[in-house]
Amino acid sequence: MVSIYGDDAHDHDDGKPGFWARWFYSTNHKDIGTLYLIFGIISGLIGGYLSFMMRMELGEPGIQVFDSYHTYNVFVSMHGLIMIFFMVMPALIGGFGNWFVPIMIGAPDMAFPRMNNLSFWLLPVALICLMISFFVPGSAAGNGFGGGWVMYPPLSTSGSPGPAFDFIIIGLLAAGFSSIFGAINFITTILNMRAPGMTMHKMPLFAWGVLVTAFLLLLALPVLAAALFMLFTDRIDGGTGFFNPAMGGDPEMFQHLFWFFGHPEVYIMILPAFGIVSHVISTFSKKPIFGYLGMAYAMVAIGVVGFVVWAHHMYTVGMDVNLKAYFLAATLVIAVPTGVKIFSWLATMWGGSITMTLPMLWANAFIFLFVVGGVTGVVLANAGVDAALHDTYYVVAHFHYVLSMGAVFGIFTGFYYWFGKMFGVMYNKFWGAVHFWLFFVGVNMVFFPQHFLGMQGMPRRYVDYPVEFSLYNQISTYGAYVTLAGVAAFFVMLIWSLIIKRVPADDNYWGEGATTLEWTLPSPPPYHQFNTLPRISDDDGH
Ligand code: CU1
Repeated sequence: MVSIYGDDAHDHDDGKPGFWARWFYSTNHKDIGTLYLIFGIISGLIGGYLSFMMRMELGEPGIQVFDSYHTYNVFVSMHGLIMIFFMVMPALIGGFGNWFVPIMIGAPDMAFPRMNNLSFWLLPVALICLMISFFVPGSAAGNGFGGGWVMYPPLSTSGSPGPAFDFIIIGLLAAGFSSIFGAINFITTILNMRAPGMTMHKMPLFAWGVLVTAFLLLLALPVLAAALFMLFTDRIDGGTGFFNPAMGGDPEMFQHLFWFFGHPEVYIMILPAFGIVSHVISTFSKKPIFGYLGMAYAMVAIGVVGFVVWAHHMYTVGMDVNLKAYFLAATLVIAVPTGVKIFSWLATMWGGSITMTLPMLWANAFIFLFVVGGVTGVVLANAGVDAALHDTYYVVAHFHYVLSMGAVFGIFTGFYYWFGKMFGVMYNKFWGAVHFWLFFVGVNMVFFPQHFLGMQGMPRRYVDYPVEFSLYNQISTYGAYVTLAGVAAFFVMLIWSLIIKRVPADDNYWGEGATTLEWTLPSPPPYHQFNTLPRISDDDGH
């Protein structure tokens, strides 16, 4: 067969594409989902390396690892950007979203398969831009950008001469376009390509989570893109002065633009995880989810209200007290739909026939840890309290409970739940359990003491600290070792399950009664579908 892609990529005689065509020109939602997951793992290693080096530095007072203070700031900034844009979002939305949304709604693929390919391949380009930024001048003090993931001017304008931050702008714009294309794809697919009878009110909750997430992406990311572009023109010699008071601009304006994106971004990272956890809790309680419609509309409510609370990140800029009161109240309102979700998960388990499989363990840990992060969020929402806790380690502890425990535990919940469906083989239970327990103990050891550090007044983003802060920092750094061991166990699990001892997964490997909606729906089998392909069942279940 003659291929427009040239010799290397042409289809083989058996109709299957070659390696290059399959993985680089891929338009298949499952292959693209797999690419996203691999990409997320690679980014997670880079972002994890940066955070591990930070914990090594902070293990005791004094300077251990970083001879240049600027380099420490670079590590802090890049850890945040990489984990958010290149690990959590690709894994949850690009990875699981691509893999399972079409299957769950009974669509043959995503609405725009080639745009789907573009969405993915923009990401490696974006990550390469961020990697380049490490090695080019970004400050009088050295290479890289050290102004924090929030990129506030003037740290990101006059404070960061040299091309390092320009590469970040280009990279984030590319990542932003990737997400916007992905959002368009998910919205179109979900609204237009549902199988007959699959009404919105019957749609699986993971698809609901991705739908709401896609709308948030579509509304929030252009604002970030605009803010980045304004930074870009501000940085040019003789350029604009949007954020420069000397030219009539206002640096606070950037904070508004950034957090108008930044707060919804938090829900972008957690709503898909909410969806995954709902499936897993329901499957292993052998009960339908409690309050299905409430669960769906709680996500919609979180998405809508999430757009009107952004300035709770900016209480200390000197805003009017009435404005503070508004953002305080609006932020507390979000606890209501979030509570609906938590209690519905508990009610789903209540009276259920629970099996504590590995994904169920991750899901339960998710609920517990996310509640801890949510509660400290309610604490920080209070403008008066925030005046004391702003930019301390209390904030760092809070958002890592929401993200590195909430979102990341959601990712692992989905990974173990769908492992057999994605790879055709089962995960190794022993190494999976080792992974879970080391990771669970490790991240709690890292971040729980940081609440105390924050209340003691230790500020974030500092390379050094007085000896009074040593104890909790030491515990936190030991926790990083345990977490690292957990990450190693994850890779042992992967190698063991995928290469050393492949145990084929049954068609319905969670057993009778655990059949969830998605596996009875037809997703036309691509050539490479594994032997775990769900049988397309008729009304009698045959
Ligand atoms: Cu927020």
